[in-house]
Amino acid sequence: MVYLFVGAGQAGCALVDSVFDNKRISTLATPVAVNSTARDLQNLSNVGSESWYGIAQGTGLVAGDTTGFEEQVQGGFGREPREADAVASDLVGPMADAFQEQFGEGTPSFAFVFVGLGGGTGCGIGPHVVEAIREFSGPETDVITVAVLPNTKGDVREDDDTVSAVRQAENAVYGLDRLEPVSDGIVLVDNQRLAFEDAAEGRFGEFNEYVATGIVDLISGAVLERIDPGEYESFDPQTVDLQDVVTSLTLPDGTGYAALGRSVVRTRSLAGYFLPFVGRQSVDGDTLADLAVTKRSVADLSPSLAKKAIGQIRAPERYVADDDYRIEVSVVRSRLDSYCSEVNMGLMLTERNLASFTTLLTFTRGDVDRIAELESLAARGRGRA
Ligand SMILES: Nc1nc2c(ncn2[C@@H]2O[C@H](COP(=O)(O)OP(=O)(O)OP(=O)(O)O)[C@@H](O)[C@H]2O)c(=O)[nH]1
Ligand SMILES: [Mg+2]
Repeated sequence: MVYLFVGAGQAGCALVDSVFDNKRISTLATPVAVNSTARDLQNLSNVGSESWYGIAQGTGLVAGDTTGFEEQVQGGFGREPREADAVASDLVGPMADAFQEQFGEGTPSFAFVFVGLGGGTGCGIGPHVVEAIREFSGPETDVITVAVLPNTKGDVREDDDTVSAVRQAENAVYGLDRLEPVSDGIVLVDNQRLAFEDAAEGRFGEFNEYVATGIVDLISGAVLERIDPGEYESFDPQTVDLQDVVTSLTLPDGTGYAALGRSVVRTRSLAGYFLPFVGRQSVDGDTLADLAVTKRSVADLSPSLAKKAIGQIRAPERYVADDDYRIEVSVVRSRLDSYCSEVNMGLMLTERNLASFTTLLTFTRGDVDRIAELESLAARGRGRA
C-alpha cells in the first residue's frame, strides 16, 4: 500500500466510498471511515466494517467490528463541531494506532482526508484525523484534505432555512480554520455547484463520483490501467505524480485551495463500438480544456486568479501518437498557461475509448470568493449570538 484515504462524517465517508468504487484503487490505497453515526457507515458500499471507526460522546474510539457497535455509535454530533472537536481531541493517540493497524507495515507516502464542512462531525473530527495521521506516519507524509463546502444559496430570510445556511457557514469556517494549518493542500468540492433541488434532495451520488474519478485519475498514473508505457514505442509519457500534485497545491505563503475539473470525450462514435475500424473521432484539445475548467468544483471562481495549475490527459495510444488523431497537448496546456505561470502537464495512456482531462487550479484562500462569502455569513451568525 502507498496511500491512506480517511473519511470523517457522512459526506467525507461517502466520498471515500466513491473513490473505492474504482476497484483497482484498493491495490494502492487503504480506506478508513470515521463517523459518529453507525447507520451512515452501514450505507457505504465499498468500505466494509473492518475499516470503520465510531466516535460518540463517552464511547472513545470504537472499531467497526466491535460487538454492539451500532448501539454505542449513534446520535452523532448534530451540527455541533465544537462538541465533536472536544471528544476527538482526546482520541488522536487511539486514532493514530488504529490508522497504523489499518495501513499495516510502514507509513503512507500520501494521505487524503475527506470531510464535509457544514455539519458537526467532519468539521470537528477532521482536523484531529489529520493530526493522527501525522502522529503515526511522521513528517514525510503529505496530507491533502478534500473538503465539501455547504450549499448556502438562497435569500437571507429570518426563517429556519436562513438559520441553517448561517449555521452551515459557521461550521464550515470553523472546520477550514482548523484544517488549513495541518493540511499540505486543500481541494474544495462546493455543493453550490449542484442545482439547489439536487442538493436539497440529497442527490450527491453523481457529484461524489465526479470528484472521486478526478482524484483517482490524478493519483494513479499508469498503475490503474495496468499499462507499461515502455511497450509503446511511439509514446513518451509525461507523468504527473502525487508529489507534483502536492507541489501544485502548496503556495509560497501557505496552504493552497484548489478546484478540481474533469472532462471526458468519447474517442469512438457509437458505431465504432460495434465495427472496430469505423467511427474514430478526433479530440479537440480546446474543447477538452474548456469543459474541464467549466465544470470546476467551486462556484464563483475566476480561473485567471489561479497561482498554480496541474493537468493530466489520458487517452488511447492513437490519440497521443498518431499524427491524424493526436490531441493537441499544447492547446490544452496553453489554456492553463493563460491562467498562471506555474503549470505542470501530464499525458498518460488508457485502454478505454475515452479521452479525459483532469485539472487542479490552485488559489490563495483570499482569492476564493466562496470562502469569503461563507466567512461573512458566519460573521452574521456571530452578530446574532
Ligand atoms: N458532496 C456531498 N456533500 C454531502 C454529502 N453528504 C452530505 N453532504 C453535505 O456535507 C455537509 C456536511 O454534512 P454531513 O457530512 O452530513 O455532516 P457530518 O460531518 O456527518 O456531521 P453531523 O452529522 O452534523 O455530526 C453538508 O453541507 C451536507 O449537505 C455527500 O455525499 N456528498
Ligand atoms: Mg453525520
